[in-house]
Amino acid sequence: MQFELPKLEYSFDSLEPYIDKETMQIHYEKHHQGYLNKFNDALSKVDKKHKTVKDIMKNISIYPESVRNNGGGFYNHSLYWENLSPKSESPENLDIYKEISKKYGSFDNFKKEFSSLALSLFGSGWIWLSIDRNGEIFISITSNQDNPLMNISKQQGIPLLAIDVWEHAYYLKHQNKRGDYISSIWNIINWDVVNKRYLDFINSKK
Ligand code: MN3
Repeated sequence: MQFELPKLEYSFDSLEPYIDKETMQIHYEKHHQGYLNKFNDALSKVDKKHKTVKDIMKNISIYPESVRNNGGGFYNHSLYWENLSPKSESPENLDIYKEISKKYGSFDNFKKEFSSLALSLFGSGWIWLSIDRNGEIFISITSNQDNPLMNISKQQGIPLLAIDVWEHAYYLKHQNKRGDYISSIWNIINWDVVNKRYLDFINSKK
């Protein structure tokens, strides 16, 4: 069985001016496709014990580095595209908004902490909002293509919001200014998706 690239629900130019068309196209058609191809290739060479990409992530310690890097790249970008949207709406009436405001004091404060952690990451990686097994939400960064679902992650949990902070995600538009990219990303977050991921977790515990 081969994994496939998820369909983009919006056009390459529809996240402008926050993410430019060229970045989107290269990111999806070259980077994401590249991770997927190498992931499928790496899996074809190992005894694959898990059927879903989530289960592979959760048990990543038994797989070789090629599966970790390319499987992470495949999975992380799928989450990222899904939690972006050209029609970002205010999250104020959503459960995740209440949860974030409770945990971080205010929604603005959450954005500040998220941004400053993103800026603190050395090199390439991702910044996440996730929920741990006790139902506690947390912000974390991971290097390269690791993610919080991996059983090798320092802070493990289910990803709710995934933001790519590799330079290829923003360099054409923002050059080296990661902070500008992060502050503009709030205009294109699909909070309904983030909220759904949160509620899926909460409902799974009931
Ligand atoms: Mn990327």
